Amino acid sequence: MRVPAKITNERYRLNYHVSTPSGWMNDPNGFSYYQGYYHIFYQYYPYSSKRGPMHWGHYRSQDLIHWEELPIALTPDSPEDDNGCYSGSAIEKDGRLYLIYTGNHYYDVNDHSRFCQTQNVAYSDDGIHFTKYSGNPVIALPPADNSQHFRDPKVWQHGDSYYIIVGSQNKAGLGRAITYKSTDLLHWKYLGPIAVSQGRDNEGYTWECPDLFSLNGQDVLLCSPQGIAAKGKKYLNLYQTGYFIGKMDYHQNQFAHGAFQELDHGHDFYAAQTMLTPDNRRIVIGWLDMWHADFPEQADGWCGALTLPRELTLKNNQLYMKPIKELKQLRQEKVIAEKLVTSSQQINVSDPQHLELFLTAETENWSGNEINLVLKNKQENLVTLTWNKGNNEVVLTRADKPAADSRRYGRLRPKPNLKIQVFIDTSSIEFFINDGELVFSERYYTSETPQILVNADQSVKVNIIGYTLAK
Ligand code: DQQ
Repeated sequence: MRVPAKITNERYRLNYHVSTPSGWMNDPNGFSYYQGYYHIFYQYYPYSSKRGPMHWGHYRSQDLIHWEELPIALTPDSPEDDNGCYSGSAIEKDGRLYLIYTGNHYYDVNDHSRFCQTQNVAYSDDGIHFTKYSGNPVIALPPADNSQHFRDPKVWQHGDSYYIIVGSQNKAGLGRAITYKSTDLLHWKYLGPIAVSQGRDNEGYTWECPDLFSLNGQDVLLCSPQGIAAKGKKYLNLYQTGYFIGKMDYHQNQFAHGAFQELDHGHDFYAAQTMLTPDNRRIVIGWLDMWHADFPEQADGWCGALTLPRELTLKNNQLYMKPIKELKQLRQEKVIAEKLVTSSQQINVSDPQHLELFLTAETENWSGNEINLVLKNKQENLVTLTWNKGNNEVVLTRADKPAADSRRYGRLRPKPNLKIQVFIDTSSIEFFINDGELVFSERYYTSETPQILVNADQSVKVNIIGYTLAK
């Protein structure tokens, strides 16, 4: 019998994020609410800290904060998914929780360039034990004009019908999102593409993990395109996760939309998925890593975590992401609460690695240029967030990346004050700036207790409040 990977060192383990119990984790899957619990599944390879044939790992929670590990929900043991139960989603119908996922099959296991991807169903009546549907695959072939890239179904209900949106690449090598319709979640009618990439470099060659939802009176297509070329300070990750804002026409099966926008500006964010809470909040969660990162924790028998759950809102023609309100439950000691004038100020806290921090800098009549928030160890500034007053640009710098890849950028709308909310959790740091207008998700790795500094090129009034956070 194969044994799960063993954690050999706890130094980078996160305290209050969803992370793999051991072994490998990537995309969040099946984010849903069923029988009084939130459920989150994830791409999981239990037997090594390196990626392998994907299982669906599983946690549930009553508050989106404290998660209980449950048995593996899906194992790649059927002919259509023997090389991986790839990403997908979940929905309740008539008291039953359905998972809809992609089966991945390599024609030759030694050649990963040729594969067959199908859509499959599993279900559960207790939210714990899952049975694969005996009629799988429920969609055995991609449409005739599709390439072999055909994965990541996201399911939702609209009127009396169920829909899935599937990530795909057409035969012309362009990314797109295609939809299917069903009344029973088992028999699916192909509707067609709702949106197609306008050029490989511009909008990508495969759209992974699409998600379509309504928010604040508009519709949003979230997806993770592969292949968008870097343009100046944009699209600097290997692959992007972003969105189009528009209007879904269910009669024409068309999504009229604006330009692609990145959702998170950090190095470590991908394959995000949303769900609607019982009180109607649209919550998003992403993989808090990125393909081709260095993954230092692999040396310790594990790899991968998910971002904090974030509430989405749509205004000013963009998405805002704010940490969910439930996170307040984690607050313990209030560590700082004073107004201070600083040019370089260390923030003294007992546990800087498990911390929520709010900084409000009074910048309206300030004559300086730059404010930095720095996470550092003795040797170097591990992560630096720099706000530039002149152009309202925010620059994120990581010391552990090669120079050409160390920076990420975003631009803020003018506001009287600069507000930064930060969550630190052992080896992750997430910045929410000006109430979620710009977000940077990052990992960092140090074996020392780091320090946090605020500095500016001229004295500035900064109000700082921090909380140590419980496990
Ligand atoms: N990861 C999954 C795929 C998806 C990709 C495989 C995105 O289903 O397209 O682990 O990270």
